[in-house]
Amino acid sequence: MKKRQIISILGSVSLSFCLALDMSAEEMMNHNSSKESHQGFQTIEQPVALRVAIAIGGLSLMAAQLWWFLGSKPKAQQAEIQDGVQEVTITVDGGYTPSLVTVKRGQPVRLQFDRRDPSSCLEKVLFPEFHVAEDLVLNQTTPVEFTPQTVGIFQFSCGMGMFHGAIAVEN
Ligand SMILES: [Cu+2]
Repeated sequence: MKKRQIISILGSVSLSFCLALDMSAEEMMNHNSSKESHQGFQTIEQPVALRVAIAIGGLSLMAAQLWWFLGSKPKAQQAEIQDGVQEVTITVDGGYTPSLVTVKRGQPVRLQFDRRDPSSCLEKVLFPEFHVAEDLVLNQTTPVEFTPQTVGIFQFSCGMGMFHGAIAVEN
């Protein structure tokens, strides 16, 4: 829910930003052309380069937003039960995939963190609610185990809180 709000705020802010830029460009052009007619100047160039720059800027901003929106969509995955343990493999590469894992309450969970990202940012994974702080070895799979006792959504993150994932505990 929070993420959606951020997206909509970001969207409206950048949209108004684009509109404001476009309007100011238009204004400048109108201003220039009125100058032309009043003073008879023919040599004032229209700021074509400026217009193009604004168009490119706006488009790339929109593309960035789209990428961010699509890229940050959580990919939910239900843990599979094997020998009474709910197990799921999470790939650690520029974030966590899946970033949302659904598990059942009261049953042991084993998350297999497959770390492929050499960035030191992702060398630790923290589960504050489950009192877990695990070091992830590069190019290895590190299991994280706990048994969720309460229903809810519990976040996990890298050591610095830059990348996030969540465990949804259901009845
Ligand atoms: Cu980090």
